[in-house]
Amino acid sequence: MIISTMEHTKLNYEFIKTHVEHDKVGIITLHRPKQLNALNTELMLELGHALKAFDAQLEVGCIIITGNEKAFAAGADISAMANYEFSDVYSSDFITKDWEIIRQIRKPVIAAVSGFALGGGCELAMMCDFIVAADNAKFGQPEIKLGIIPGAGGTQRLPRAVGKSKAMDMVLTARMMDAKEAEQAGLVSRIVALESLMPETISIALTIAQYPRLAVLAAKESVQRAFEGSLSDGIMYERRLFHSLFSTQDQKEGMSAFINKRPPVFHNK
Ligand code: DAK
Repeated sequence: MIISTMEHTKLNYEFIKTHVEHDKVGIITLHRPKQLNALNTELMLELGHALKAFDAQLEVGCIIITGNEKAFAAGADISAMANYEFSDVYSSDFITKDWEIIRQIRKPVIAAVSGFALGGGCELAMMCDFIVAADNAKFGQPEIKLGIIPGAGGTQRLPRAVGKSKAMDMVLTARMMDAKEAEQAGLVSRIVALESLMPETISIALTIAQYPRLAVLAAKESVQRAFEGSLSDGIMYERRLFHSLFSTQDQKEGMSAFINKRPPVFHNK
């Protein structure tokens, strides 16, 4: 039975562009080029809508978020925030709801980063499941220069990715990390030449999209668990998901295909 039939209803987005590659990879391009893709509330709402739509679109197996050559995103929109008071941001729980949607997405989401990924842009990239960086990518949490601190998880996800020392260094000095340093520190999974950022990331996404969907969802969910709770809880969670995959047709197909030396045919069931 097909439970989710929500179509990828393409709205007239103003601040993002969306399309599907090879019928399997949903691509979301942040599109406020003049402002270096500064993230305003409208953009984040559109991003959340597009992510949910791709998550519900059955043929899509992996999602990519990207920007342009100069900027993935240079942070939250400073001009939109500049005049807020404490009472405004605290009482309205400032933009929290619009930024958290990505955490509800069950399909893998890859950040394809070229140029600046700063402040909320770096945090958005870190909310994705992994980051592929072009050789011109620059990461940073420069909020301290504005009299604030990272507000979308930067002080929590950055130390988990690169360790305390480097995270403190970046958050306290506002310095940027280039792609090479980011890869060495574990913030990004691979670096590619700028001109091949999208072809390479799409190829990675297609690799993921070809695998049995239930195993992909379970793998993502289980790795995410490593960042919450204790090791023993995480291992138990993984074990139960692992056990449950033996109830899927694709597990039977994958193992039978291997034993019979033929390519598998998966049905995401
Ligand atoms: N906001 C608004 N406009 C921005 C912007 C930003 N973050 N970044 C760049 N722009 C605009 C510039 O104002 C400029 O506009 P015009 O003057 O042309 O009208 C245009 O983009 C081009 O920028 P530049 O002329 O500055 O370009 P450069 O190449 O010289 O410099 C730069 C690039 C990235 C180094 C520089 O633009 C820069 O430092 N930008 C600001 C970076 C920054 O401080 N980012 C952190 C912002 S604070 C939360 C969620 C998220 C957040 C907080 C809470 N919750 C869920 C609660 C996030 C906060 C932040 O990100």
